[in-house]
Amino acid sequence: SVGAATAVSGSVLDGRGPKAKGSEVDALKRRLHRHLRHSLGKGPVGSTTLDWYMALALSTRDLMVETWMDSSHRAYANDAKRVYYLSMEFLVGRSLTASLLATGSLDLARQTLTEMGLDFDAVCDQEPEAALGNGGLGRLAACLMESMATLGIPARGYGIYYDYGMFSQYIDAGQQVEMPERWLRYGNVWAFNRPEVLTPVRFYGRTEDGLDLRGRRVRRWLDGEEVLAEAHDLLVPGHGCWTVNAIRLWSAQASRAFDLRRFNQGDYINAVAEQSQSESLSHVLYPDDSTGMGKALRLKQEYFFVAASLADIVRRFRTAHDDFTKFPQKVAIQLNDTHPALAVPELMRLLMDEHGLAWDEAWSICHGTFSYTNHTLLPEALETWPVDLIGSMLPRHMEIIYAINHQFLEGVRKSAPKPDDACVARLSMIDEGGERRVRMAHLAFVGSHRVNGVAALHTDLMRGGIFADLHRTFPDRIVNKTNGITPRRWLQGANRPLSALITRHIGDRWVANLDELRGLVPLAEDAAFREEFRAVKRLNKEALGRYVDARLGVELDPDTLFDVQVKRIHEYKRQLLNVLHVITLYNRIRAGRAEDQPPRTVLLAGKAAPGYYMAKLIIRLIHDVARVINADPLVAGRLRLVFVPDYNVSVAEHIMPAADLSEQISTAGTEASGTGNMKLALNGALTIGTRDGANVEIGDEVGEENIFFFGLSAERANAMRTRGGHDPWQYYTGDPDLHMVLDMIGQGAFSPDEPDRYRPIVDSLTRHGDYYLLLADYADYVACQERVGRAYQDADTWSRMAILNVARIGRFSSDVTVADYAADIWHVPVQTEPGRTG
Ligand code: B1N
Repeated sequence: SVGAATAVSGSVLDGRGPKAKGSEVDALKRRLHRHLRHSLGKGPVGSTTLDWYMALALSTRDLMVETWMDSSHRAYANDAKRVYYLSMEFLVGRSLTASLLATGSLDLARQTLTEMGLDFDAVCDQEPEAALGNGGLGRLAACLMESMATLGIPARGYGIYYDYGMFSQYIDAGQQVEMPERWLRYGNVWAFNRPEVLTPVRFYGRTEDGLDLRGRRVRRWLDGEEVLAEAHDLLVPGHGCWTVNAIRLWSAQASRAFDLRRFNQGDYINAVAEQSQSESLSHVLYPDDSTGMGKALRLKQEYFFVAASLADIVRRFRTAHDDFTKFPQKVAIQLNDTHPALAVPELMRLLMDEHGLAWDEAWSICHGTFSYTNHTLLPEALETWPVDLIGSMLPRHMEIIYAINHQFLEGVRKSAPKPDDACVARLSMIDEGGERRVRMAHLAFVGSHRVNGVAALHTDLMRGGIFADLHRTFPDRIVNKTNGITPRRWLQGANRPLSALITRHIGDRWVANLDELRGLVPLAEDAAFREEFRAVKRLNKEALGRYVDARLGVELDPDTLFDVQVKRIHEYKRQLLNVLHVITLYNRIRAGRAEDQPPRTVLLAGKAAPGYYMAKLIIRLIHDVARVINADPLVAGRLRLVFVPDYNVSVAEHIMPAADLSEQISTAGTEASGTGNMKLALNGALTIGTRDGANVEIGDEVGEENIFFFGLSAERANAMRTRGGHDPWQYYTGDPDLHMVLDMIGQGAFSPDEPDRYRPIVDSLTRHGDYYLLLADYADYVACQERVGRAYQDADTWSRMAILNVARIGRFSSDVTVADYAADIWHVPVQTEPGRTG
């Protein structure tokens, strides 16, 4: 294929790269000018940076289209089993550099544009982010899709083509302001719209008994309203561009046929208004991460994309098969959390009501096809929907859910040992306490042949916690699939200087096989290599400094320790604990009690859900504390606190390479996995963290001596909270440092114009039980930070540790994660070596 051919002649992974041949440069120039003229209708005179971005993006897309078609034809011709990844979120970020890398043409493009007198980075910077996700869950979906393409798996993602993805975050007088982001303003080069692929999706209406064409009794779902789903295919090239897959995203279109009645009645204006109302279904991504929301429109979105996707999957299967017996052998459907859990009753409905299968047959097909990934155990994030809401919006599905539940509970009641009523009530898909609600996790669990957690600890906690009864009923169903990240975006793309250094020493095979980084282990003992490694880190810190200066007008000192916490703002992630440490350090420096500590720059970034009061107050506190500390001459040059606004994938790509210290400090047992922890370690940051999520496994890999663990274990934290024994006042009164910090916050040292501003924060810790155990972990955290500081003072020790982190982080490549899903859940082959002809 074209992409593959370019990959061979293209770059070695050097920042500056080998000089491309003049003929290649000339050819790319011609392609750029052709697109400028014929696709964009412009000449070189008067063309803008945006035009050149478009021309380059279109030229790059051209390299992928052939392979995309080859990939789907190959899968079709082989009748290969396909993997479908259903997710409400795909946080793909920008595509231009990723596509240039995949096709091996990044260096060529940079050189060509430079020769043309254009600023290559400014051109790339024109691309808006595809921010169709909130955080880790959405970004994981994007990493897994990239790895599936890299491993040659015929896969397709399914989700929603939101007009407004994640909001952009502005800071106004220290407070978060959400602004809508119209990312499709200039169109989207990376998606092919398919206005001819329209799938009707029904809502509301009623059910009745009826007869199908062959005279068999069936259940029918009638009336209600219909919305059409229009397909948009987003290209996902794998490494080397040997395979290109797609993420098919649906947008809502008003159904014309349905409104004919209204139009005929002459109510034109209102009919059009109603049209745009049904199209609003796909307008906006819900900006909540790991929190509940329970809005009817959200449920509507969930069913909308599930119904369109399953219709598409069944349609494709039917082009090659007359009956459904082979469905589970040809189709694997992964449910990314419970958001697409309605896929279970929807497939049952299609098989029974539309295709005439009997219950048992349909159920065994469902079961063989679906698998479900759980991403959180936080009670407030576990989806439940009122029975009444589902019953009116999706009457047929509610019937099917009842039937599934009935069959399931009948089976359970007959099994030995006979469960008591309390156990049956806990197992039921219907929560009967109060307003009756459907437990989506139970539905997804029972409808799947495999259920997975996203890190070893999280999977253990699933087995012992909320899924304990289900686990006892189906002891082989829960498996672990530790999350991973794609090394293409998070090292090869984001950190060109480190990529180049690594490749110069151990070759470039790590890009496709991240375990090759083990080759760096001996280099940790090589003083010259450590020197080079430090130079690279410094270069990246300077680059981040320029970026932050340009955006915020704040200067960063690359000679300080860059201490980084970047992730959604959530109480369980404990950004507040970080702030408590910053203030402690501030007080100690002022008191001359931190003489052994290096100068630090503490960087925080992340968005708060718009309705999350505490999270927003924490953002405000960070700004108030920053204002005071950064203006205090007594700590000048020793401590700075900086909040980087509008954290997103592109901002992450700037921050990860520049970090020295990675803060992963959630209360043990609350962060299912984390993936920023992996990105930062891969870029040579050391972790300070709790034994939570994937931190535990990162520690196992890099070695206890190369990571800074502190705090309560998940087991002890849980015991403390449920069985008591946590007395916040005792910590407050017993620790002078802590006492001082909390008094300062609570009495307005950082908000003199409004001394009570942060009372709610202090009260949540001292009076309202300190749910996330910040005070219990404070002293150990501060002590651990002191050890971090002292270790950093010894540059050689520090770089030795950092290099070993990079060298031993290979198993957190999403290639490894996907290979494991493929072998254990999807039962599809993977191709680890290219050598394919396309
Ligand atoms: O999923 C990530 C994990 O690495 C994180 O630890 C985990 O917090 C995150 C409802 C969620 N869990 N649950 C969500 C997102 C949106 C929403 O509407 C829940 N996100 C996670 C990847 O496994």
